[in-house]
Amino acid sequence: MAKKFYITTPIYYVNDVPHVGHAYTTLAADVIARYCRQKLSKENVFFLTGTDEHGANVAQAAAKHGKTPKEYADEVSPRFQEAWKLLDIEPDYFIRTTDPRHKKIAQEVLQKIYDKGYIYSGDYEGWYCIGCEKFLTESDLIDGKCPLHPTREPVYQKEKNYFLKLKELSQQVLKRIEQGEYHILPEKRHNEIVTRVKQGVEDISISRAGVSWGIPVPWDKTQTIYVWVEALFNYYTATQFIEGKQKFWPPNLHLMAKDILWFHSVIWQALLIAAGLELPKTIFAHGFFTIDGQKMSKSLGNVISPEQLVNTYGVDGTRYLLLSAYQFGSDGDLSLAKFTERYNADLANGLGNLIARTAKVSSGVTLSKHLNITFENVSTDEYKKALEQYRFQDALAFIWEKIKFADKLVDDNEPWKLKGKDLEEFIQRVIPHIQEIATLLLPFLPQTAEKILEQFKGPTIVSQPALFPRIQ
Ligand code: ME8
Repeated sequence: MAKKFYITTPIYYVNDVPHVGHAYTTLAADVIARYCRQKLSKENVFFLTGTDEHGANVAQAAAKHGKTPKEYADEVSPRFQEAWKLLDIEPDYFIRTTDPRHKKIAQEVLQKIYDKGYIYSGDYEGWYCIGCEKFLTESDLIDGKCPLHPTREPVYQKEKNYFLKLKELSQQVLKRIEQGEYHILPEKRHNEIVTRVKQGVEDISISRAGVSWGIPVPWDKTQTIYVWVEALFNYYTATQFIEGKQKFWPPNLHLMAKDILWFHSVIWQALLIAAGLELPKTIFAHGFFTIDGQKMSKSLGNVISPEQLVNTYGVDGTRYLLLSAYQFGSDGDLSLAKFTERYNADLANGLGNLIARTAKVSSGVTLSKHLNITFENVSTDEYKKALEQYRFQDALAFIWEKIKFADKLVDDNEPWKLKGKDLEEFIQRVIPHIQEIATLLLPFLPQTAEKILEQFKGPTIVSQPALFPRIQ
């Protein structure tokens, strides 16, 4: 593993409040960041998230609420910060693209790309989807509508724009992918991207004449920088304006869902090559989930908020249920009925019950041995490999095997029937297993893991209220 680790999530649009989709990616990033902090120490990890605040989509949402775009962004951006706090997600920095420091550096990078001759002026004519903030080709449209935003009419635009020589740059992108300079994961996504680049890529427009809510193009103030280009720059600008973070460039891992992989694996890389900057190491696109088999959407009224989950399952309950629902990287389905079932089975009956009954039989016994349980000496290769390959479900399954083992140890020995030396011997045997389980849980369920470690650190052990009360 690298000596330092820089991990990012997408910066989310402020035209919407946080929902479980945003929480899913940011939570995954938090688990990796916490794991890396255990392994590399806190100062060698940089976890960045934030909000994407410019563009026509945000300007329209603000207008609908009778606010200026900046007022609206100032209102919505903190909602993301609060949601991450609620879920015990601890980024090292939260970037907002309306930060003047971001604006300045974004302009400098674009100017550099322009000076190197990778940008030219031309005329754009075509369909634009404001929901996606991107141009669509005729073949992208289904019945004349954007497939992702069928209720919003695409807009036909004809204007003077600046273009990036993506056609030329994409050949370099392909070469770098094939040489393994950076990796697109999972494998299936790598193959899709390579195929698409080989099919041919056109130059893209990187500025807007008709969108005033944006960062001005430095050499032509009548235009603003295309919101996607400037948003991608955030991963770089943050390392430049936050003190002490320069050493983190390039990123080790960009996390996102598959919807925005093209931007991250091709356009972003092309911009970096054009600017002469080092490329990120890994781009991982996880799948999209549905809710009870349906697309999550406001019109269907099935959007789940982080608060709703935390109110029902608690912070760590929510963290567990989201990351164990299906394998990270695949598409999946979330269902509250299944969440409740799994909460009761794995958390209330599984982990919670093991802790409660072990504490109960241990109370009154004094621990004699000094136990040296640390993250390094309990995180075995199987667990590490699962986490380093972003297989959260497998890492959790590995811990739950240990929970089952410890449970069986309790069942087989019936400690409630033991007394004196026999009881003490049993307690000394079972507690290291509990401590190991809690240590492995640290990146996933930080509050619960800390509570268990505190409860079982000795010399005496006291029963505590149930960690995961059953849900009826
Ligand atoms: O695209 N399943 O922001 P965004 C899984 N601002 N993940 C989901 C999801 C679902 N059903 N719904 C949302 C943008 N997500 C740009 C990014 S980055 C330089 C700019 C998550 O607010 C997932 O991470 O639309 C997806 O990639 C992201 O939200 C899109 O967030």
